Amino acid sequence: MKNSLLSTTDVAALLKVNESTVKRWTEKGTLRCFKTHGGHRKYTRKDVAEFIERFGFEVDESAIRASAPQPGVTVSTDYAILTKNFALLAGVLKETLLRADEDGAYDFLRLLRSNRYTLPELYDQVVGVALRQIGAMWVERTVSIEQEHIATNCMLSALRLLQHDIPKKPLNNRTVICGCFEGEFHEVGITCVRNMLDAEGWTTYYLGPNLPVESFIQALERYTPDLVCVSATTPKVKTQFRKDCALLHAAAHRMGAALLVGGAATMQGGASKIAADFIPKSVAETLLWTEAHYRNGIA
Ligand code: B12
Repeated sequence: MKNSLLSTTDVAALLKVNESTVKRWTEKGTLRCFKTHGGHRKYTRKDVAEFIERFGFEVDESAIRASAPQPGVTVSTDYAILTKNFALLAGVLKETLLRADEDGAYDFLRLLRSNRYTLPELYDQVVGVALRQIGAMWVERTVSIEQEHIATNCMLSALRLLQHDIPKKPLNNRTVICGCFEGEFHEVGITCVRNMLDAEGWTTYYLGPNLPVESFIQALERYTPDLVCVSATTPKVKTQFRKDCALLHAAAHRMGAALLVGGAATMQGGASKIAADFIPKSVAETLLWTEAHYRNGIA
């Protein structure tokens, strides 16, 4: 499959120009390319053919004829990146996590970023799906509890490392506190939400998992945030969870803050009974909501 992609040398030879010229075109965005694990530029025949047509280059047509993927052919990771094959990419991440390969997971996320994957795409469609695949394997007993723990810790470390590399937007003078209520230990989702808002220029306070609602309220008073984000996956007692949300929602409003509650538990029936300003299903929805509500400084 890799052979259907062209290298910078191939494209330069085809167009009879220097490699540096081809690189310059890609930097300007005139010619689309993507980068491999090793940081090498690759070009699809389709993109090169379009480029040739647009700019009227005269070339040997047979050299760029598309070799379309054949059914049943194993698609390489590079090709999956190029075509945004999220299921496959999540599978690659899952395998990396199950090998307890923290550096590999970090490198993989970096690779996706260098190929212009957005943070919501990364979190919702790669990280979330990979962990759900691991959860399914745990249910099938093909993954043990300790493997699941190691994989999740690897994921959290890789997310933390990646966060250092993400260019941050200038501070927007907005503050958010993020965490999970007492008894809730699933923290990957809320970590993704925090990291996305941090990259968007928010000042973030990460309270972590397993925090009593009273401590959330204390944090509200201490940090006077504009937004509170809570994640819930397996609340032990649903009525208690709803009470905690109602308490926090009222306290947040008193302080002029909004409350978002997300996570798997909010996607089951009964979500309408949760007191919140919005119940996003994903990081992507959270980004849209915050952009709509905090534009021009309006909460
Ligand atoms: C990792 C994991 C754990 C780890 C968590 C470690 C950690 N540090 O986070 C550990 C081992 C501790 C754990 C424990 C348990 N787990 Co568990 N766990 C999982 C697993 C495999 C992945 C969860 C995850 O990280 N998902 C990925 C994240 C990114 O997804 P997410 O949280 O949904 O977040 C996304 C969105 O929802 C959204 N989002 C999330 N939160 C928020 C918040 C806001 C404000 C916004 C805007 C958006 C948002 O953005 C995220 C990105 O898209 C799932 C499998 C699965 N199907 O999910 C099981 C799973 C959730 N666990 C399950 C269970 C049963 C348990 C235990 C009860 C097991 C036990 N008997 O001890 C305990 C409960 C612990 C507790 N009290 O919290 C079940 C839950 C079934 C159910 N519905 O009741 C699952 C589904 C496994 C299964 N298939 O049975 N678990």
